[in-house]
Order: sequence, then structure tokens, then C-alpha cells
Amino acid sequence: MRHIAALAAILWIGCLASPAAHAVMIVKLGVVTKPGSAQNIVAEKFKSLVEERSKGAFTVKIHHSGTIGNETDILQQIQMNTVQLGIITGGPFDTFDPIVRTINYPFLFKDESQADRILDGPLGAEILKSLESSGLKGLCFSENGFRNLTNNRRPVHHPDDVKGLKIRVMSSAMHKAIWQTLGANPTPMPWPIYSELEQGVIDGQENPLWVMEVYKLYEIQHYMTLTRHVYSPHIDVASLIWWNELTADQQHLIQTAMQEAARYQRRQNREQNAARLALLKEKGMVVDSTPDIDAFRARVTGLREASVFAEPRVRAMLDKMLAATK
Ligand code: EAX
Repeated sequence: MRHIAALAAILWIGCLASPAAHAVMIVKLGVVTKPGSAQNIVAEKFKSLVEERSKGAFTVKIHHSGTIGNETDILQQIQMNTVQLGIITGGPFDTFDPIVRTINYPFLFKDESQADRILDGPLGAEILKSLESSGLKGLCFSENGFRNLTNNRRPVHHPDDVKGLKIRVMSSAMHKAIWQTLGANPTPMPWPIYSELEQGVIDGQENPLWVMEVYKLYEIQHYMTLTRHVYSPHIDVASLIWWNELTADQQHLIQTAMQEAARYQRRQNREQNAARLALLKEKGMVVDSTPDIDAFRARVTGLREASVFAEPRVRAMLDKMLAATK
């Protein structure tokens, strides 16, 4: 007994003497978007939860608005642990781990609650786990939301109307394949893309409603079609190198704070969609709210056989996703 007490005392003194016990851990979190954006809402909520719950042991520095590069650049820095965390749109994960293509598959999720069920369930967990082989610790999913097409050439109601449109897509072979299959002329480009749209280098783009509002795309894009062709999650990730250096308690703190921030942001995003649509119309966008979705869906069904899903484990995951969302 005396032995144990002595040992406990030594450990306790050792703990007090250790500089690490009192040092503030400064953590870099990267998002490409600017304040007010979906990614930033997750980041800010996470920061406040972690700083409060760790009683100042962690300080989270949010690097936003492209100051540390685009989403691909941020992911590379997270792999190297020069940045510890990121809230990154699903699309640019494409080249890091092609399994992420399966959650960006067109017309996969019927609605947000189905997306939540799958992404917060075992299939989502499998996707997050898979990222570890790319040096990324997947924590959870927050959301960009359902993506809609905008363009400056003509109203789009049917996939035939898309023919030849120059559409910017995310840095993703899968997103490129979708728009090629639909007959458009897609160009992958990192975010942001305001000047390319303004100068007419591209005719259109696709994104959730909040993007059209926060980035004022209504100023430079006339037509919008509520295609909701892809549900676009963010993956909230940490550097695996950093993660493995944390204690189990610290990991728990980070994981639960991120999950709470993600839930908070998803709810907030969804609550605002109706008001956003009204605002975009008020700003002059011509909106087709009832495009021929069946025709769009029929055009892309062959995509499951496409080479972007050729890797067997990716194809197996796509089959599981399609079965779970039928
Ligand atoms: O989150 O690149 C994209 O189209 C993303 O959706 C954008 O960063 C906004």
C-alpha cells in the first residue's frame, strides 16, 4: 500500500514538473472558404468547444480564405502534420483516396436524413477508417449540402440543355465524369472561382445554395437549376501523425467536439436553405425548381461502371452505398 502511495506521489510530482503538462498546444485548422461559409461554421464551433472544454490547454488557430492554399494543399499539409486539422469538401479527397467518390455519387442520397443515417453509420465509419492509409484521421462528416447547377448561357431543365456548357467542377475525377456523362464540358479547378465566372472562362458551376449567397454568385450567374445532383459532405479530418501523439483523453475531446460542431452546422445549414433560395430569386436569379430529375438520373446510371470506380474495394463500397440507399 505504502508502495503504491509513494509511486502515486512520484507520478504526481513528475506531472507537475513536466513542462508539457502546462504548455498550451497550438493547433492549426485549415479551411479554404471565408467566414460565414459552411466549413468556417464547423471550424469556429469546434474551436470554441475545444478551447472551453480543455480549459485553455488547446488553442485552435483557424486559417481560412485560402491563406494556406486550396483544399488539396491543405490536405497535403495535414498529411505532413504542418497543419493538424481541416474541414474539407468531399470532392478534393478524390486523389487521396478514391473511396470518397462513393459518397459523392450522383443522386445517391434521397434527402439529408438518409445522408446522416449512412454517413454517421457503419458505411461512413468505413470511409473514415480508409483515410488512415493516406495519413488522415477522419473524424466525422459535416456538410456543404446538395449541389445545384448555375450558368450564364441558358435555362437548364433537361440534361440536353447542359450540352457543351463549360462547367467548373471540383478537383475530382468523379465530378468531372458526371458532367462529361451529362454532355457538358467540365474543367476541374480549385475554389474560389468568382473571377473565372466573371471573365467567362467558364459558363457555370455547381454548389449548394449557401455558396451562391456567401460568394455572391448571383451577381455573375443568371440561371440556377435545383438539380440536387450530388450531396456534398465535408470530411472533418486530423493529421494521423498528430492524432497518434495525443492521449486517449485528448483524442476523445477532439473527436466529440468535432462531432458536436458538425451536428450544429448541419442543422444550421438546413434551416437556412428556404431563406437562401428566396434571397437568390430576389437578387435576380432565374430558378428552375422542378427540372427533369428522372432524365438527369437516367443519364448517369452508367457511371457505376466507369473507370473512376474500377478499384475493387471502391466498387465494393459503391455497391454497398447503392444497396443501403435503394
Ligand atoms: O465549399 O469547391 C467547391 O465547389 C466547394 O463546394 C467550395 O469550396 C465551397
